[in-house]
Amino acid sequence: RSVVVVLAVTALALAATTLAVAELGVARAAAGLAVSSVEDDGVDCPTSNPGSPSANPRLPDPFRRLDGSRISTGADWRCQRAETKQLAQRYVYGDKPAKPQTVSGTVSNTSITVNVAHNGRTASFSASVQLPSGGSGPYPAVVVLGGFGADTATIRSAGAAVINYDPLAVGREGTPRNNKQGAFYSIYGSSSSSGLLVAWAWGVSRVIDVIEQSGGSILRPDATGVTGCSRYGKGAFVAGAFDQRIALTMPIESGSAGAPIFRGIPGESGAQPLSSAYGEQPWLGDAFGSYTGNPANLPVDTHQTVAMVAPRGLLIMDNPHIDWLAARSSSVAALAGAEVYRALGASDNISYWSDVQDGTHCASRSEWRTPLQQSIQKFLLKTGSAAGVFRISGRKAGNLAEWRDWQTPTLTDGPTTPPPTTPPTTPPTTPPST
Ligand code: MCU
Repeated sequence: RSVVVVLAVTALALAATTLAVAELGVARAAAGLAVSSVEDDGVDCPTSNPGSPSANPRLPDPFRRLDGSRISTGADWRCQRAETKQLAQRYVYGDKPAKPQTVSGTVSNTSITVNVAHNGRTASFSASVQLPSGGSGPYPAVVVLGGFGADTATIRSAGAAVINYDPLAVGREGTPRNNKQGAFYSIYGSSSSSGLLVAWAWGVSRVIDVIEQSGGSILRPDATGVTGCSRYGKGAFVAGAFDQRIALTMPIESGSAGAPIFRGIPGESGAQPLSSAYGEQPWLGDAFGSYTGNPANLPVDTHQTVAMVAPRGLLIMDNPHIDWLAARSSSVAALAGAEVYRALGASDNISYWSDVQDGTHCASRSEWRTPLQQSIQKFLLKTGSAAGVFRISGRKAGNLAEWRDWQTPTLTDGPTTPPPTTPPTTPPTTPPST
């Protein structure tokens, strides 16, 4: 991994009663785990024209609609998420097309094959499967993007299968933006303006389609997680945000173009600049190119990508020892996104952890074993009930108050829970040696 070397050197809505009942249902669902059986709920939601958004140096209000009104009920979140998604696609990631005309494939104890056909074009890819080390099927599964930095031993011992997914087969790196390659671009065209992260996310969604269609004798379609480290942490983050069937999203050390707020990066010393994250690989959509020098003009930021995951399970892991990874900006995305979880009564479904000792990028870390295990038990096996936890390293502790001029509404059909508890942060020790 030459990149690791690079990192080391440069030091990432009927009747009123029916409606009320429907809303109550949503509120309860929100307080629960709220995994959907559909990839993307809210296709029926009204679409608004973003117009010409004005510059805002602070984080956009995730509860405010494009028409200027704010949501007031938990049931409103469904369409607010849909609107947020439209913005995220348009300005940041590029479009993630809906399920293609035909998806077919197989699931065995050792592999998953995926065949896609759409508008006369076809593409295929596969992924290897490793069943859990104990328990009996059908099993939940965690899609591991990229094959490094995820603690697959802990995932398997916790009772989930590992699906080893190679994102590069679906969206290659090293190509110019006007000639993108891989299964996604074979279907949607090499000049698609969608970035690699959306392509990778689309591939994860197609793997879930195949698991659903397989009858669920080996793997459970309603208990899928996704993880990956570094660039594949960016991919895991986007995959979880854009597919509501994913019960647990776990980005690791994702850096710029991943979890960190775009607005925070220019002011975070040593963080991978937006122009670099946009230029290094076509990870983000082509449209992001207009914002690398002025993120305040973006009508959306990554705290809203976090919010797109709500109220589903989310565990963001960061490394505060490498400035390039922008952990401070990532902590702000988590804290601001957690406000949406809180409004939905789902604070316990989001965790953030950057308090780790080992400074090595994508290292195997003992600190993450327990939160990883607890997240798999709670969101995939549905046997656990661990509370959400925020362990922010004092080295890279962002301050949400500096980044927002909005307050979290009390949604009438969904209780607003207390803010996430932030246990004492660890004091900075020696300056990062990068
Ligand atoms: C943190 O993810 C990236 C980072 O954005 C790149 O600048 C660097 O080259 O590689 C990192 C990575 O994917 O490392 C494995």
